[in-house]
Amino acid sequence: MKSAVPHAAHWGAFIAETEGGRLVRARPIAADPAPAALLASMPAAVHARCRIDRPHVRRGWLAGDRGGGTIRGAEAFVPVSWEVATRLVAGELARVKALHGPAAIFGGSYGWSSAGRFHHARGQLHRALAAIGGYTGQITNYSYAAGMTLLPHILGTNAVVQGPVVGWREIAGHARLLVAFGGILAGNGQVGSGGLGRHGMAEGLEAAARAGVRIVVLSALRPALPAGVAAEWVALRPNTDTALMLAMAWVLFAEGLADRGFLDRCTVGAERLEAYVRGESDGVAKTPAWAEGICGVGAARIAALARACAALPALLTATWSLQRAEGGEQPYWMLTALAALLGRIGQAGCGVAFGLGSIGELGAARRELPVPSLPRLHNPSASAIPVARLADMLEKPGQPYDYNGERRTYPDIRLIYWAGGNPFHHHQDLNRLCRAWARAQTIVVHEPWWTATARRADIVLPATTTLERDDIGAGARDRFVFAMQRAIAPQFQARDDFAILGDITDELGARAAYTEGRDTAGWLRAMYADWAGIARHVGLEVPDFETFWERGVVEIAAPAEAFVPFAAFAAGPGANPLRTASGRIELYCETIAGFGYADCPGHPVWREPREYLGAAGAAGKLHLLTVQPASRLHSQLDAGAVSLASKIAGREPITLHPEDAAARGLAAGMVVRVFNERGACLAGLRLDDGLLPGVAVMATGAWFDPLDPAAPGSLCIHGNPNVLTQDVGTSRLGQGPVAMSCLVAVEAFAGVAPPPTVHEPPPVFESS
Ligand SMILES: Nc1nc2c(c(=O)[nH]1)N[C@H]1C(S)=C(S)[C@@H](COP(=O)(O)OP(=O)(O)OC[C@H]3O[C@@H](n4cnc5c(=O)[nH]c(N)nc54)[C@H](O)[C@@H]3O)O[C@H]1N2
Ligand SMILES: Nc1nc2c(c(=O)[nH]1)N[C@H]1C(S)=C(S)[C@@H](COP(=O)(O)OP(=O)(O)OC[C@H]3O[C@@H](n4cnc5c(=O)[nH]c(N)nc54)[C@H](O)[C@@H]3O)O[C@H]1N2
Ligand SMILES: [Mo]
Repeated sequence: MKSAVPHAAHWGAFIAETEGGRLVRARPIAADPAPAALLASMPAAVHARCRIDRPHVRRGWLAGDRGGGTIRGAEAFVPVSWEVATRLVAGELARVKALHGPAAIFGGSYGWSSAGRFHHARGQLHRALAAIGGYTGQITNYSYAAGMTLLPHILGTNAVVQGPVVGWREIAGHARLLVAFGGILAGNGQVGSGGLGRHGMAEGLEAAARAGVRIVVLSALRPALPAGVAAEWVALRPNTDTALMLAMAWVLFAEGLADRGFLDRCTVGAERLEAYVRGESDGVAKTPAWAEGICGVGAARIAALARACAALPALLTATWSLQRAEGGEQPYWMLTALAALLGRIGQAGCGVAFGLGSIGELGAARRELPVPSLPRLHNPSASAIPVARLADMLEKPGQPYDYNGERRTYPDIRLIYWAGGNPFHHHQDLNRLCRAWARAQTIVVHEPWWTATARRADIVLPATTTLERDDIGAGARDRFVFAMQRAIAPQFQARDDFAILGDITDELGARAAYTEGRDTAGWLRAMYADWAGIARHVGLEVPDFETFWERGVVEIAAPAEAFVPFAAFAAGPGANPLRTASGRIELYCETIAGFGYADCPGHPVWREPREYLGAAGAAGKLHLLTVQPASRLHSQLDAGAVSLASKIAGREPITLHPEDAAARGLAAGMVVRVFNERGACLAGLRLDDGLLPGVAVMATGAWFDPLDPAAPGSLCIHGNPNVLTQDVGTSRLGQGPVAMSCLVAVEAFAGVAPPPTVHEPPPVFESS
């Protein structure tokens, strides 16, 4: 039996072709100009040996062990029936809530889950936990926490970081210079948060290049742009962008190139920033020569770049990666300030944008319209932590911490519930997380696969993948709504998160509050109807549900008019103030200054990060960048064809400059040990001279595979770089993750490297 049905994933819309109940191909849709290579990974991933077949319970937990120091991940699991598993989970939720209150249940459950808007595991879990009385949640995200916390203070919005941002169409039409800190990343353009109907990043870049836009990329990596798109490469030491931007500002002030009219009309605090840039407030003039010593870019080149920005209609961009770093707020604030000095904020195609080139969905022309979505339920417990303070929270119950002007207290967590995320991929300093994780009494995880997180749970419930259920896909910055039609039957005993949570809430007398009396089909129709109502209200013609489902997609035409952020404000700041305290762009921010944070004062500053190439103790070390994987989505599809083909000797590749390899006696293809004081992993060596010497690159997402799972600090033999990264906040303002980079040493691995086994299921104890 063969079939072909429309479907969608974070990496794009496709036709799911099946044969004999198995997915054999994810065929790109004809309308997509640049389908993601990742589609080729789907068949092997969906049918991987590491699918979870049945509910399982950790053997020790069944015997009464409730954490309190147990390092999870080493013990065998015992298969149980769905009835038993459901009762165990419901019982634990009830017990913990009764004894410790709902805030002791950690349901933050951060993660990308799947593209489907109904079976969005995290959204479903939040509804279920809210229905039974509440939970501790998570605010902000791993992607741009520092940016989204800072920007409302200084620009009155975080749209500039999550979209809509200045679009490709307006760049080609109006900008003449694109200065891209962090670059424009083709591999990252493959994905979008709810699925993509058109992968438009390459098209957008090509159109800009054809229109004659000069592109300058500042990054430690040589830009890899589509054929025919030329870019100048400014090789910059990681984590030093703020120094370079300050020096550009110094040139603009010193040479009379700053747009004083714009600064006077549209900003506050320019004089405070200028005093700092000129060195009047701290005795250090932020000249290009000063910056050269920090970022490794020649003073003349910095000055020339500043002059070019003043001479041409320019758009300044920074990828999200820049702010996933110590003091990650600073480059975003300083880039905003630089754009204000240039005076083109509010002009078509110009000004400042964040995240353009970080992800496929930003930069596309799109009407402002919500997507079909699962309604939230109010969480009766107000408890929530900034997303990346996970291990801190587990280690420091009851202790105070700062966030964005608030003094908060960490809750005392007894039960962790995760569905749709993989903290043993996404969190920093995984060895610390292993220890912090041991403090919970009970950990419940829903997963389709035996990920590192599933292996570290007490109760593991097998979830279906999107292909095993009907759903609606849609991305917030994409123009399409997709029917995601069920293509194959649920594998083994897997169930939908919605069905699992339905039964658990039923045990606790809260099913009706959770499901609102609807089944999946009822929800899909209701979500579509709500969305169609909004769409029709703004004058769009959209089909009824049956027609949509049959066609497989609804496309909303792109708007004809240009999108120009801040246009009304720039034209009349008095009449159209920003939603900042002053109504203007805040180059000095009284609110932030009032928080009194040394790590995020009242205007952008250069502060030396603890770990970067200029740090004391950096000698002999490499600056490791842990970028997003072109071969996967985070840890998803790691067992798929594209990811497996990218491994070297079965490990995640690490890329070094040939000089750095030679200095260590290393050759391409070798297995190397990458280490620092926090941990160590193996990696397969790749060489590339398109890398700033002193910098190494490893993608995130290889499944965490410690040689001895019972011992935190044990060598990860597969190559998960989060055993190396620092688990600290960007600053007390944003408390974002400092995920992007850290200092490491690299050496040849002595001995025979054991093969990773993490793509095989863990040991199972069959009781009879
Ligand atoms: N060192 C370093 N670390 C980083 C970053 C970095 O730059 N450097 N980047 C960070 C960023 S920006 C992000 S966004 C995070 C990403 O971190 P995550 O979003 O946690 O990573 P994913 O691998 O996408 O995890 C999603 C999980 O959901 C599961 N899943 C998929 N569909 C379903 C479903 O229907 N039901 C259930 N129950 N589960 C499902 C998948 O199998 C997968 O295990 O990583 C962060 N970590
Ligand atoms: N294929 C694929 N695409 C993805 C994802 C994925 O997992 N797979 N994840 C998606 C998600 S959730 C997110 S949040 C986005 C993330 O988007 P980003 O955060 O923008 O992406 P990264 O790949 O982490 O960024 C790496 C780039 O930033 C540069 N860089 C790093 N540090 C610095 C610095 O200090 N200064 C400068 N100038 N450059 C620096 C690196 O050289 C590298 O080229 O990607 C999305 N796209
Ligand atoms: Mo992200």
